[in-house]
Amino acid sequence: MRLSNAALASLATRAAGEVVVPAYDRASLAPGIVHLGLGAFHRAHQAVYTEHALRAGDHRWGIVGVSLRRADTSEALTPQDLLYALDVRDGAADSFQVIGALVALLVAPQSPAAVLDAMTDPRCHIVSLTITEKGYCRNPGNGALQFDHPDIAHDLREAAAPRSAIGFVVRALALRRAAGLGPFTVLSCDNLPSNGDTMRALTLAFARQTDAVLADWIAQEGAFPNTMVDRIVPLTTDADRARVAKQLGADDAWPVMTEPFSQWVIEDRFAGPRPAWEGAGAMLVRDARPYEQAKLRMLNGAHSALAYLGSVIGYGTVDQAIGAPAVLNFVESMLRDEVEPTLSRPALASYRAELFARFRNTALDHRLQQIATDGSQKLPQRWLESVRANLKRGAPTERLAFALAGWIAYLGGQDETGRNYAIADPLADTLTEAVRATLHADAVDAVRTLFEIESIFGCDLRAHTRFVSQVARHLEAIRKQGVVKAMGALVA
Ligand code: CS2
Repeated sequence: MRLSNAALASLATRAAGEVVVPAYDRASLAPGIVHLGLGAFHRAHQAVYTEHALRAGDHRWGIVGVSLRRADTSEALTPQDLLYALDVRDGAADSFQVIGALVALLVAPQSPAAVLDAMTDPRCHIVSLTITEKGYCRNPGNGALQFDHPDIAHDLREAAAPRSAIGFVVRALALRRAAGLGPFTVLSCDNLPSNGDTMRALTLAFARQTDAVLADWIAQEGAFPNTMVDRIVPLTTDADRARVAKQLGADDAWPVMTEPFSQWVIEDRFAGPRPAWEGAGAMLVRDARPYEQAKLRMLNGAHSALAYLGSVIGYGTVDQAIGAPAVLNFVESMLRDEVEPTLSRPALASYRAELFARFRNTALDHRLQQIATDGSQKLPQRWLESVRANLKRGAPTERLAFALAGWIAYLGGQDETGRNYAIADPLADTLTEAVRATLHADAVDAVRTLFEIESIFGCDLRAHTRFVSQVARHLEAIRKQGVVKAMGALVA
C-alpha cells in the first residue's frame, strides 16, 4: 500500500499512538506559503512548524512547494497526495509523523507561470526559501549579485519565465504591485549571514536593473526577516525507506530523516500575517543575528572541519569523525579558542557541548561528503569571518588555518587510504586545477594560488602573510604526516 489520503485512516488505527498523522481536513487548507527549494531540509524543519499550526486549527497556511530544478520530489510525492513521513532518530527509538502541510507541488522549469500564479494569489502571505548558498547567485567573497550568472542574466532578459529564486520573487512582487496587492514576506531559511538582509539586498539590486519604482516599493513595503534555522537532515537512503515502510505499514517514496533537535529563530517583522510558529517552539525575536552567527560559525564551522579533515582521514560519517579523539580535541579547541571569542550569543560553552552530543548521534548516518559539497560557497561565512575577526584583534588563528589546510588537502580528491572521491562545488574545476597545479610545489605556493580566488577569500586575506604561512605549514604537515599526526603536533 502506498501512503495517501485514503491510507491515512487505516494508518491511524494500525499504528495508533506510534505514528502521528494529520487529523485536520487537508482539503480546507489555503495556500498561504509558497516555498522555493523544496528539499528534505524544508520538509524536516519549517514544514513541521507549519504542520503544528495547521493542527492547532489555523488552516491559512498550506504550503505550495516549488522545486526550482529537478522533478524528483514531485515524482515521489505526487502519487502519494503530497504526504510524507518524518522519521526522528535519536539512536534509541525512532518517532514518526506524517506531514500533511503540502497542498501543491510545482516544478518551476515545467511551469514557471504556475509558480508565479501561486506567488500572486492574494491568500499567499509568505514566500520562504531554502535554495542553498549557491541559489542566491551572489559573489560569496563580497556579497554582490552576480549579474553575469546565467540564471540572473536569463531572468533579466525573460522576466515572465524566471529560473532563479530572485527572478521569481521580483517578478511576483511586480505582479502583486500591479494588481494592487501588498507584498508577501520573503523568508530566507538558508545558512547565510543575515540571510534576510542578504536576500533583500540581492532582490533590490535585481529590481533596480529593470524598474526603479518597483525597487523603491519593495524597499518600503517589503519584509525580509533574518532567520536562524537548525536541524540536521541527512540524505534519505533505501534502508531508511524500508524502515519507514515497515513502521508505517505503507510505502513512502521519499520520507525525510532527522534528529530530535530543532531550532528556528525568526525576526518578528512580517509584511502580513504569519503562522503561530512559536506554538511549535520557534523563537520570534527582534534580532536573530547573534544566534545565526553562532550557529554558522560553530555548528556549520565544525561540520565543515569534520567534513574535510574526516574525509581526508577516510571516515564516512560525522559520528565516525567526532568519535576519533584527535578530531574531537581539534574541533573542540577550534571552537573554544578561535570561534567563540568572536561571538556574542550567551551560553556558548553549553551550546558547544550540545552540538557535540548531536554530532555523536549514530542513528543519523550523516555523510561527510554531503556536508563537504559547495565549500567555496560555505567557507566564507563558516570559517573566514572568524579568521578575519581574530586577525583584527591579533588573536590566534592556528586551528582555523589547520582546517583550511584540511580543505586544500581534501581538494586533492583522494583520502589517506587511497580512495578517490569527487569534488562537488560550483567552482570545482577552478579549485581542483589550482590544487593539482601545486600538488608537488611548495605549500606556500599552493595556498597563495587558492587565496587568489577572490570570490572565496576576498582581496584581504592573501595580504596576511603570517596567516598564509600558517595554512601552508599545516598543509605541508598534513601532506607529509597525515591529518591525525599533524593535528597531534598542534600546540595546545
Ligand atoms: C551542513 C548543514 O550540509 C551542511 O553543510 O553543515 O546542512 C547542517 O546540517 C545544518 O545547517 C544543520 O542545521
